Amino acid sequence: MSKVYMASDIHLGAPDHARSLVREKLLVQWLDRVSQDAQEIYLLGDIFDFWFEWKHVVPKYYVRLLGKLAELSDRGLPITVLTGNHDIWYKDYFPRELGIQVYDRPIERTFFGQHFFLAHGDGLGPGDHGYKFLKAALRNPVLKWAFARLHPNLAMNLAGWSSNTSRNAQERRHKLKDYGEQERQVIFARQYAASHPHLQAIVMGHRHLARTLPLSDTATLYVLGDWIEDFSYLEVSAHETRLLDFRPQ
Ligand SMILES: [Mn+2]
Repeated sequence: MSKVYMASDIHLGAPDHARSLVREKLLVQWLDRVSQDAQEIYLLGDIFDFWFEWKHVVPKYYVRLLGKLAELSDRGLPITVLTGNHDIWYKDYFPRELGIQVYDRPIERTFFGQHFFLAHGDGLGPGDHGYKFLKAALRNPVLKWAFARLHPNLAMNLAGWSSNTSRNAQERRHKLKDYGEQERQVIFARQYAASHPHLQAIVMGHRHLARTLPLSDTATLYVLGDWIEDFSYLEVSAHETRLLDFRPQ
């Protein structure tokens, strides 16, 4: 038991059931592989293209992933989930049924004496006020309560439509530019690392690009790729932290 693993942006459910299922099975293979020497696993958001759970009901998908997470968690492997901008609406299903902690904000962790800041990576840095407003509005408990009053058939259809729309818009925007110094995540990470000099690593997803970027002599930004094209993940050991691609055997 010697490593910590992180992945994000699997977007299960998109673009359709058949293609999502292929990626879900890959993710389960990855979990099987890394759980052989993992001391902890972190999933940093947008696991699902949309997630909603009612008081007694969850969406009838993703059973392989949920079963694998339950199995690993029952075996005593700590798994932590951060909400993304697509799967913002967890309730108590993950902690109660799977024994998995869910955070809707960035967290700090220490692995092998190294200090890590972990975030999904949306809504950070300067500007982007329209998005930040939307993010705050979507977290409004009254809205969540009202959405839960909808019949699941209607609610899931509505969600599928809005999730597609926002993902397509986001992809168009993101493809226009490369991941450079003007990137909000990079501006944020540089400022945050400078004001938190105890940090050695900032890890984020969201951008669907795998990148390693030095922030200072002591701190590095790791951007997790997605599980649509990249199938990348972060491996943290006592000796090194590195982005790797999952290639199933
Ligand atoms: Mn995202």
